[in-house]
Amino acid sequence: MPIRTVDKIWMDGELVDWADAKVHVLTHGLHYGSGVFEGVRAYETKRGPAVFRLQDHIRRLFRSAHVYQMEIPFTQEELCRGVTDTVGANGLRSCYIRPLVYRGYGEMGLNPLHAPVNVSIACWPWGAYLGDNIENGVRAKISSWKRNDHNILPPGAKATGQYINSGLAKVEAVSGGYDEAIMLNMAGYVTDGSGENVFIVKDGVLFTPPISAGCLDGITRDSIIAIAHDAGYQVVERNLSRFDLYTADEGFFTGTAAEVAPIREVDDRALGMNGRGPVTKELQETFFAAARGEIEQYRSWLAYVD
Ligand code: PPE
Repeated sequence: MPIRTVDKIWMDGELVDWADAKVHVLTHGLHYGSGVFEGVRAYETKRGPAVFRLQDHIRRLFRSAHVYQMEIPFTQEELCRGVTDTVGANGLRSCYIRPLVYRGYGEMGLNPLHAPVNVSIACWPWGAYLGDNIENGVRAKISSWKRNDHNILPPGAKATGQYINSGLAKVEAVSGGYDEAIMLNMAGYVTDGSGENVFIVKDGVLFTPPISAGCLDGITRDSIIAIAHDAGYQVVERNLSRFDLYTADEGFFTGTAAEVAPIREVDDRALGMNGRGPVTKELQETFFAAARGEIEQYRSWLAYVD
């Protein structure tokens, strides 16, 4: 998707002009995928833009960095401030935000530990991520590519390099005429979409794979589980098979970029009524209302930019 440019990008503690936010071609992360990142969103609220679950995203960024033994030269508070400063400096009412921690310039070779650790925070307006993802839903295809396993590349860490795996699955799905891929683990159970967690609804109960299946510990996933519990739904975390997906009444993806996107079909089999189901609609509406600061109960999820 083409990027819509804005004014400023935060690089190692300074706001620089968009066009000057550059790195050297011998940046370690460019060669070896030695970086970790986050995807965050800010939503428009009555009190100006607010970043959704900012502290949770920054905490996960630090956990990802810990796995790859990257020492981030800023505190979590400093990076939270960096995010709100960047959104504020660009005057955006809502946007997608990309904090990135990467091994920089100065060392080559597979041992990354001597390469510097750099940090950047960019934001830009990013609308619908999965086509008509709010109402009609998307067509998903189980990928022939398996998701990286715990002992290959830890799926709970959001490392830049592992997304080349998601990219293979995404291209396969899109080339086949589908909107999104669903990736299985080595045991054949459902993990994630190329960049989303997966939920299904059966007989009024929500099901989603456990993190141990090889999913990212999604923050939208966590928000939807909380919203569903508060709305009186039972949420079961258990391994899901292709059969479970094909015979679900409803399905949806969750993710910062994708938000809450109904799944209309899996492998050409319609789910339930072949469109957005009522449970998906209810959870989706509550999620957006929460993100816009319209629900008191979830206001602690917001970090206001001003
Ligand atoms: N699984 C994967 C593999 C994943 O990449 C994401 C986020 C999620 C689940 C959902 O996590 P969360 O955002 O915390 O609810 N994917 C990010 C990258 C998307 C991109 O295209 O880049 C995102 O949504 O920001």
